[in-house]
Amino acid sequence: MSWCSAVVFSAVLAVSWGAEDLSFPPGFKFGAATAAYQVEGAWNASDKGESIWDRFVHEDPGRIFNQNNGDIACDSYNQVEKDIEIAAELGLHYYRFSLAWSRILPTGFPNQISKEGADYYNRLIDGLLAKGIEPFITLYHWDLPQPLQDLGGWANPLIADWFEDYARVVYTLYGDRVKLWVTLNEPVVTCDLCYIMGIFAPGIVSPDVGTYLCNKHAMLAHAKAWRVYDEEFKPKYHGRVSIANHLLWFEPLTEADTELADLARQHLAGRYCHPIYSKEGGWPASIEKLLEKNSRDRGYNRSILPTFTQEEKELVRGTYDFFAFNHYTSRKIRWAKEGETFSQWPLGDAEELNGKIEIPEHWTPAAASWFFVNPDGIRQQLLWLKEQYGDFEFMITENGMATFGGLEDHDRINFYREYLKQILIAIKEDGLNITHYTAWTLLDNFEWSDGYNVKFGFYEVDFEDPLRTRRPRLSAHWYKKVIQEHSLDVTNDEL
Ligand code: PNW
Repeated sequence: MSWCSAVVFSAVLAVSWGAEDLSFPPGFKFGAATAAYQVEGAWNASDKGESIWDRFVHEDPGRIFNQNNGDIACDSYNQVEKDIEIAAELGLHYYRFSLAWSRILPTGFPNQISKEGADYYNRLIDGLLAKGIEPFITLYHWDLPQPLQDLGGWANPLIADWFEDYARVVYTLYGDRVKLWVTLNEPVVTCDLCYIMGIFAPGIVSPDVGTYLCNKHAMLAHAKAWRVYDEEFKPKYHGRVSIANHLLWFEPLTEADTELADLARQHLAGRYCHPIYSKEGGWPASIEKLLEKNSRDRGYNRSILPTFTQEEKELVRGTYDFFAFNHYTSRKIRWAKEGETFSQWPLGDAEELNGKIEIPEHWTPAAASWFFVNPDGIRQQLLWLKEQYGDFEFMITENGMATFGGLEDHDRINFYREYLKQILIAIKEDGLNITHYTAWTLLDNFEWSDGYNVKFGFYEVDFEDPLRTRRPRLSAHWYKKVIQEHSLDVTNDEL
């Protein structure tokens, strides 16, 4: 949003629900998130098994900016107290972190449980609880045990059982103290981005087959892990489980592109949400139809989008206790013209749909190549979800801003303020039930292909310093104030 329209918009806001009312509803919770491979380091400590990210960065260091890797990262494995300390300093209500599957199960299977690996997360959970911070666990944030990859990884239907077994171990270890869970982080990245672009582990390119096999198996794996909790643990622990999908908001470039924009939403969000949250379950009908046709056109005998049996549809449908999603940025989409070439989905064009991406000039670019600032996108995304699937308790499980560093991060503060304002409008004007907001991220960390070059943290980390010293940015002070005041109305001289 341009500065000018932001002013106009704030004025409209002021008229409709009171100039001073930038406060969040009572009980609204603020958190921050990280992921195991991005912060922990200690990639081979004690009996930890190798993950696909360990293999990916070691096999060909050139895959990552400046040959960076996550071998040490923020050294959170050895400095867990420091992370708890900064989470407490911010006053977080909860901290969302992920478990490294191969730290707990070195072989990937439950035949061997690592005591040291399991204890690391006990220290983290207990340390957070001691400071009054609720632990919120992600079971899987992209670091599959390598032995499971060797057996086909997400392309093997048995992954659903392997994931169920892992989930049961984890609920048994931590379920007494952890009440908020998501199974998979952004399966659209695990499946679409990995198999189409090959720029993330495991680096296998199989855009037609791998992508959609993985999509189906991710849905089944999530469902099985959700059901294990629901049946075996919920009765005694009363926690809640969902999935953290990544949602890019698509807008039509012109009116003629309206139908295409909806197709794009179904392609990115729908393939990962419809099987779980819709009343009827299964794939979005428009995508099923399109992929059936595309498959025939490309000479396949069956659709590259594997069908769900009725039993599988029922297994997946309804496997949520709340609606979680990660959101960062938006896209405009238009029909491709004859002969135009395509960049790759999901960061670039939507070739499968014959769609080209365009970015309006007033969406300011952020430090990552895929990132443009459009605060209104998060509200539109929420409204679309409600319209598609109905009313839910929504939790934003990631939102944050990429920069190239610096402690005076006014741009990050502006980003958070504008996106949070849209969330307030969605709550107060649109009547949506949004209960949790998770900032990405607590501290600078290993930003996948961008290595340590792109920063998202409230705390700056000095990656040259063996101690990985953490320093609060201006945005850390700002977020702390927002949490304290439970309001966006926090301007003061310090900031
Ligand atoms: C998320 N996109 O990834 C991940 O959950 C984090 O691990 C990551 O560090 C963070 O966002 C920032 O990048 C994304 O296609 C994956 O727009 C894909 C996209 C955005 C974020």
